[in-house]
Amino acid sequence: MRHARLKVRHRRLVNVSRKQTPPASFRPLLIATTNPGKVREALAILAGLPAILTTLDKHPELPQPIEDADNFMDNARIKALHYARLTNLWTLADDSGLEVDALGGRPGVRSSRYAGERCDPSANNARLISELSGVPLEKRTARFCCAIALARESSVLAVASGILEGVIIDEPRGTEGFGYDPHFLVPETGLTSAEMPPEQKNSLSHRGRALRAIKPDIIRLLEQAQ
Ligand code: ITT
Repeated sequence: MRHARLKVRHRRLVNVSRKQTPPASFRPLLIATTNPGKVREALAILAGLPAILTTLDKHPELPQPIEDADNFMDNARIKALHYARLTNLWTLADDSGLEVDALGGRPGVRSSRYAGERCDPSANNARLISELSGVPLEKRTARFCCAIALARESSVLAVASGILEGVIIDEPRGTEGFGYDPHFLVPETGLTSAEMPPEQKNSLSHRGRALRAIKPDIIRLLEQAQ
């Protein structure tokens, strides 16, 4: 028991001593999302940026934006500008969702609120599966879409987007990821995005693609601002 406690203490000390102070030129970059799944993925994919990554956990008082655009990119811009103006930080925001062909592209920009205003992933999934009842697998094609915007003060400085194609299956599989992942099968892998280890999902996903596409712009803009 004591041994175990010492081990934990040792590990903590090692972690602390390894933690390096970021260079003074590094600026904070806000990952502006209230979705913990998005935060986890963004922090992993953006590791190594010349910035101090920070999240909305440190700003619980901020109101949420009104995302009233009819497309992912305009909503990403709305979110990034909203939080950039309120915090005065360089701000990265993502608007994303699932487009299902047999549902005419729904839930689309309403993905987080598909089953009602209060976001509840299991209710959203239940509605999705019930609306697809009777639709054969070959007609259940769908894609995850992600639009990302980087804003500072009142300007959007860079944008990028990414998609991941798949099909919707009735039975949920896997416990990783979040949202619609357990029902989203990526045929080339034979896995749902909830069955993929985080590194695999990040390497294929809509969010991974969008974040890797915008990363060089973020680096260039941060360096120019130094
Ligand atoms: P923020 O607006 O605070 O970022 P949110 O979750 O409401 O959080 P969106 O408005 O962009 O964000 O809605 C995205 C929804 O789309 C999300 O809640 C999921 O239902 C779904 N979604 C997006 N990316 C997903 C992913 O990688 N895996 C599973 N579901 C995803």
